[in-house]
Amino acid sequence: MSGLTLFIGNQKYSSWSFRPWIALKVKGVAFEQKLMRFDDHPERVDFYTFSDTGTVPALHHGDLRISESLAIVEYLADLHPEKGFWPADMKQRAKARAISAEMSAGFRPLRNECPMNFARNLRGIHVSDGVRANVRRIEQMWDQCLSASGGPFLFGEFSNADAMYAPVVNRLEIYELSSHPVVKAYTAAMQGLPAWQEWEAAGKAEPWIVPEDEA
Ligand SMILES: N[C@@H](CCC(=O)N[C@@H](CS)C(=O)NCC(=O)O)C(=O)O
Repeated sequence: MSGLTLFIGNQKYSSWSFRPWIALKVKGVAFEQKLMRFDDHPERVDFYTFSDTGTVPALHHGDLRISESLAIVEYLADLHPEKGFWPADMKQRAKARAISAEMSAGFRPLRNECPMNFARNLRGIHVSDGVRANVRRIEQMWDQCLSASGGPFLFGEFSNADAMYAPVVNRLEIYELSSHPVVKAYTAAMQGLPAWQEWEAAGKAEPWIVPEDEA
């Protein structure tokens, strides 16, 4: 065992948890997974007992305990330089980090109005101009990255940048936010990953409902 423990939230909804989880799975790094449900239930654990920010995901490795999904995937890249968590080329790596930071800090309208949901049937919803602007930026970004790399992932091989955008793939699909051909192709590549399918099956099987996450 690698000694890594990843605390995650509900797989149906926890977009931030999905990011390091899919990175670990695709790169074949063993870890122990602890599901900490954030829906309201009597045995709910105080998230501060395992996470300094009171949020999931949180990674424990020996005496290290970190939150923030971007910091977690950075740590995984440091821990396993041989696994290609970031692109090998320095300039591509810089771009991958830039769009990952953009994801981590931005796209607030999309994140607020269109929560990730692995049990929702495809159905469009009314969205704000802010969401539409976010979608246009994502289409342009994915188009640029995939044209430059040749795909199937943003920088060719799967990298942390793909992990950071994985929940966006779900959001664009379930709320029918884009018919851009690049989005369709990238969605197919992501959904073809066994790791994607494993997470999706787990999310669909969860019986717990969080009303705020049901748009
Ligand atoms: N910036 C953080 C965001 C983490 C976050 O907001 N996680 C949500 C779940 S996806 C959470 O733990 N919320 C606390 C709660 O619902 O009690 C990250 O990148 O990890």
